[in-house]
Amino acid sequence: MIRITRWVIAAVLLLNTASSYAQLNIIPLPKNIKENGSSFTVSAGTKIFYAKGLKPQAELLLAALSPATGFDLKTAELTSSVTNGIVLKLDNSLAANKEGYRLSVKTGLITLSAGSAAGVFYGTQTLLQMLPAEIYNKARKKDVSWKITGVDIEDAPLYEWRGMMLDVSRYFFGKDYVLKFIDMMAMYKMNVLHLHLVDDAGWRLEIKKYPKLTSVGAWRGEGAERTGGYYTQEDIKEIVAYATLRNVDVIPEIELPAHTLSSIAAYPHLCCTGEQYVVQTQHSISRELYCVGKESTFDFLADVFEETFKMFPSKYFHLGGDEAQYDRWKVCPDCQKRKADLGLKTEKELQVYFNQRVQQMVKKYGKTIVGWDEIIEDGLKEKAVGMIWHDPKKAFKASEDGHYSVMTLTTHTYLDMSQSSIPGEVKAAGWSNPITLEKVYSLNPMLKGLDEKYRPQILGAHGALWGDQFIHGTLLQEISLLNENRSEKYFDYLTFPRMSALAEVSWTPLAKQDFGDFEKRLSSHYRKYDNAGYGYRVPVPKLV
Ligand code: TNX
Repeated sequence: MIRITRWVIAAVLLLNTASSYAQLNIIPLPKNIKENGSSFTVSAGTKIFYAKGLKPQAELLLAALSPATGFDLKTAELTSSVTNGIVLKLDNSLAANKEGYRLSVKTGLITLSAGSAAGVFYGTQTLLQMLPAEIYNKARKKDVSWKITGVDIEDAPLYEWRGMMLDVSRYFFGKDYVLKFIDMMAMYKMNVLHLHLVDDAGWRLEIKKYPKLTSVGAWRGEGAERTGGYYTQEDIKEIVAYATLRNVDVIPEIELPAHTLSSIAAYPHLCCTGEQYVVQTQHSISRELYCVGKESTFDFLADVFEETFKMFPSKYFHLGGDEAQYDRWKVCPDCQKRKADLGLKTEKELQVYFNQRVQQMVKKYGKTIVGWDEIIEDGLKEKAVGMIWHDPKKAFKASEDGHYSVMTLTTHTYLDMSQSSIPGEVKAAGWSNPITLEKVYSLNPMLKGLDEKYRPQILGAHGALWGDQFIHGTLLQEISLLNENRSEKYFDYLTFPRMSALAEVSWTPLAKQDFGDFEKRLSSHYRKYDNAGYGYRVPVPKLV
């Protein structure tokens, strides 16, 4: 009897390991994955073969494999005979899903095919995740067997928009952090990086026609307290090229009409009264905003757009649009005249007019506008993308009106919120409830009650890393405990592991999403972060 029980336990254990092994710890979990009993070991003689058009993806894979293995690997154009090779190729029959891929790992041969270079890139990310965690290290790691379990994978994303926002206005991150952040995103097959380039606290984009935007608007504080910075046009080109290679679309946000004090401080004529301000050093939402009554406001924006779109090829442009307060427009004769001339009743309608004009201005560049959910109002005639943050009802309105939605909910994807209410949790923004890993994982972009017919208009999910709490001393003191390189590590900390949950809910078929299983796979990812040099929140062990 005892013997039988033992056998049963052993069998159950074996099955358990087998089933979690079958997941191979990949995040996001692929659509279909099957072990085939073989394996492939990357060795000094392994070659990466690429079909026409895939040289950049082959070189990226080479660059990812070389440092830790220490092997002098080579790439070569694909020929008919391949041994000990990783083959990257295009397959038209897979073109229907431009980010999908098929991966087969067998003894002596890895074949990765996809309908596009993006799919091939994602296949390489899956491969890297299946290798020992040391593969993410930039230093040579001896005595590691670079073995990959034999599998057959068919994969494709659930949603086309899997994004993250970096608030580089409130807290300026230099180019190097942005490049690193793109790597962090690419590891999890995230594909939209939204840069919040403009806010009251800083203007971060070089515009040659308006040099004060950066000489004045990118800096705050005096003397030793002065902080800030901006991206030169060359920096942006480099960021966009780096991102494009990794299938990340970089969307610029030029906030308007509110959250714009930094540019008003640089060019006072942009506000209704022309009053001179300085860039604020403490977080608050300025009541000052761009003047909707003056034509010069739109002339300025036209110039800014012209330079901006030379840097950002994305088909999307984010115009912000959140939290406008209208007291200035109410007492501005030009704005009131505009309102009367247009037969509008409210200042809210004036903002719709503003958005609508911007929508027309950027149309000639082929851009679709994206904005915070406040922009989803009657009157916005052409299609727009609403980032649904504080009002889920806007997703319903957007869908009914033919617009698109991206879920950026304060309750699920505001990664600036703290990660739990456990005493001792590292502080973060506290104006909304803590967002635990499980909470992120519970996000279903098809909000409850949304009719299935609107599914094509729900583009996906988007995490937001706001930095407004960063300009206060208190939080900085807390995070200095984390690391000498405190700010960047802190942003990493907010990102990981929660972004991996966001990635899975935007990629993996709903029927395969399972938090318990995800947590098991995630436990192997902390070593990947350690090797890659990414910060993260150390999981708190369960007390039961
Ligand atoms: C709300 S979300 C804001 C931001 C803040 C953020 C802090 C949105 C469109 N506006 O200005 O940084 O909350 O969590």
